[in-house]
Amino acid sequence: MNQTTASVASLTVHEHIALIRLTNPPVNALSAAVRQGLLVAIQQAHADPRVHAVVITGSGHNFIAGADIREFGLPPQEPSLPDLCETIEASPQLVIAAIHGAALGGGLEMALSAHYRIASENAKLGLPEVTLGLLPGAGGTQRTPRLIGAEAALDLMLSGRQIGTKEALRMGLIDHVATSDDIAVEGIAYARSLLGDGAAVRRTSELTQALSDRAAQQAAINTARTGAQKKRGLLSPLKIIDCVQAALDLPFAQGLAIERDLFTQCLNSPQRTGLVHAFFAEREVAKAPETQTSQPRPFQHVGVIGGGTMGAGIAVSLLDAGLVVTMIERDDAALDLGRSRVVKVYDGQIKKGRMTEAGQSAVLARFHGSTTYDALVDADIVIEAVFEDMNVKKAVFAELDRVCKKGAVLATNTSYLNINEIARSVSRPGDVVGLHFFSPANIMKLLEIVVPEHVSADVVATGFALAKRLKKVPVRAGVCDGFIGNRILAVYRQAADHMVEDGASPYEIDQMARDFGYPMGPYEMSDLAGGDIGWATRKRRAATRDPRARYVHIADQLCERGWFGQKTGRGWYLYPEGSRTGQRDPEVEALVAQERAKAGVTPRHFTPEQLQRRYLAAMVNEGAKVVAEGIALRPLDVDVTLVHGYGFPRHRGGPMKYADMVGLPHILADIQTFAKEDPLFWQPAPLLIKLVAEGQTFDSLNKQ
Ligand code: T1G
Repeated sequence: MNQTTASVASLTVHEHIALIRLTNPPVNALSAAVRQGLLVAIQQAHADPRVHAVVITGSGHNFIAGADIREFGLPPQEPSLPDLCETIEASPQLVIAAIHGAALGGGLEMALSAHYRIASENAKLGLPEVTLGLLPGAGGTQRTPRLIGAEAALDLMLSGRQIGTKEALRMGLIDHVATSDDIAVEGIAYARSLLGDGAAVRRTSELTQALSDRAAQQAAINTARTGAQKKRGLLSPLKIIDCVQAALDLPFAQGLAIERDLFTQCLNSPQRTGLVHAFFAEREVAKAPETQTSQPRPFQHVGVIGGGTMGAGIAVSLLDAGLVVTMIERDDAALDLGRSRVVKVYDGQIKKGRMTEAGQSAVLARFHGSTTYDALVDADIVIEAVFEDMNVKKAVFAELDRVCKKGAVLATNTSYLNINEIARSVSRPGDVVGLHFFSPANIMKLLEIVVPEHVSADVVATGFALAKRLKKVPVRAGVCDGFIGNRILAVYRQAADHMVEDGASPYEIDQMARDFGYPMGPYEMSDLAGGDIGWATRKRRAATRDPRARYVHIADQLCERGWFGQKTGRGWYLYPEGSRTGQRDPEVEALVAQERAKAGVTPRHFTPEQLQRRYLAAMVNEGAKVVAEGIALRPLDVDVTLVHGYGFPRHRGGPMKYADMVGLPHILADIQTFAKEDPLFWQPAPLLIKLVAEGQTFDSLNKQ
């Protein structure tokens, strides 16, 4: 659509007040066209002798959600946002920002360059640039501290969190709260009252009060710097702190110059590329084909079969979303245990002051339990979360097929079993879908929506609608052993085990993963989740494992000894007196040496870089196979899965994005080198070979 300056920034004059309304749906992002339109409107208002005050607002549901993220990395276009903010602040006429909905990033910076700010009750204000690997680059790092002090400013800029109107007023970020939803009318009325009171132009860049207690401001900056240094190699948080230090030490113009320089450094960093990719990928995964062609079925009452760790976590997630939940268990004792797990979560929130007793009662009023399936006759969706055994699952689905109403969605939370087989076992296979939650289900954002061969499109669409309602990040996955995430995990975990048997220490591999940006390495993760889970998977797969495939017995040896991890006090690490921080275990190192000898392996040294290249190559290679088989729709679906379900560092975008940034030819060359040692394990994915041959990237497939 050809955006004219007038269409994106309309100007109307109401007696002595000019109203500029920005229109760039859906969130009034400050694209080049919007900036040009706004500049023209401001200049027109400045030139109009009738105008004594200018009100800037946004149309639709939001004020301004920031710079247009899609423009990052493109050649800059005039006017720049910092210059536009300068023009607004320098205005001889009063300028008022009238905020409703989102005022984020460059949108809030624009409002801070105005002389006064009014906001409606539903306003959400914030400086989330850090979540994109950036910093507020339109004067935000210099104006915000001058308005609200270094501590509050750093909190907003380092957390990226959104705050509501009340907190914004308390902080001094806004001056006035609108009483009605018509923010334009409220803005004009507020401007009129300011003019009536003879209010003067008030330039945020000239404010000094909030930074006057230098010692306190410096203390806040020092505290923030200590905290930021712990953030696993993230660039922009430290740059934000440098900017605020400049705001404290230097005149505005000099601080602005430093902000500009550090913003450019962040803009050019691969972390920005990774985080912006993650931002858009999280939104793209929600647009599965079925959501474009079908309407979800309505739902309010959800049944949960099983009150174990997963069942209870799923129930809490549903209750948190305001749904009615009925939990089914085999007997009263098991049901009481399931209920106690649910109640325990809310007791914890009360203890942390995040919920009142009344709040807990209101939520639990929507929680019901039963030992008979008949309690589910009017359930809209049922999620089965029982023991991972095909016969047990089929027995549950037979009951659901008997009692559930026509049109009920029958979902399984299995993490690997063949959902096609489960669907074929009931009379309504079109209503069966996989909803694979991750533990703890009320915390983990990822939800794999697994699509069996005969499912109806509206059932898949219902899965995505449920994910949105639960504030989960949904990824559409095809049916195979382990779907997207667990399938890829099994392969890069194998690569790690191979390296351990070949000479690397499990502790070196964990350190490599942490240095790469993971919260923990694969062996720490195994100890947290319990080594017995992986053991059960390996045993289950033994029957179908290729006899020629290399098999490392070290993990099995630990499990044979009952060393499952934190829950048994030792695993790959030792956990004395129940501590959650593992210590290296010399007995594990001895056992590893024994297994190497048994396997006839002469150990060799791996550098951290060599460990990282094999670990990531295995991940990317399997990711490419998953995409080629259609188990994942696009490479970005693999990225979102690994970032939200497996701790892949978000600032690297995900394994497929990371591979694009490293260069697919390098990844392929590594795999072909490793294949000389083990051609069966390191079979290069045909898709990877094809993309390299065509000089293409995984990203080229995301755009299709
Ligand atoms: N630029 C471009 N597109 C954007 C956008 C933006 N800033 N914000 C949202 N969109 C698109 C999004 O991709 C989606 O597109 C649609 O709008 C609806 O979004 C100089 C450098 C505002 C809270 O980080 O947090 O300013 O998928 O699905 O759930 O200092 O969007 O429909 O095609 O998320 O209602 C800082 C980012 C930018 C805010 C609305 N701003 N946006 O949430 O809808 S950097 C941000 C959000 C900056 C300056 C710096 C959310 C939202 P599509 P949605 P929502």
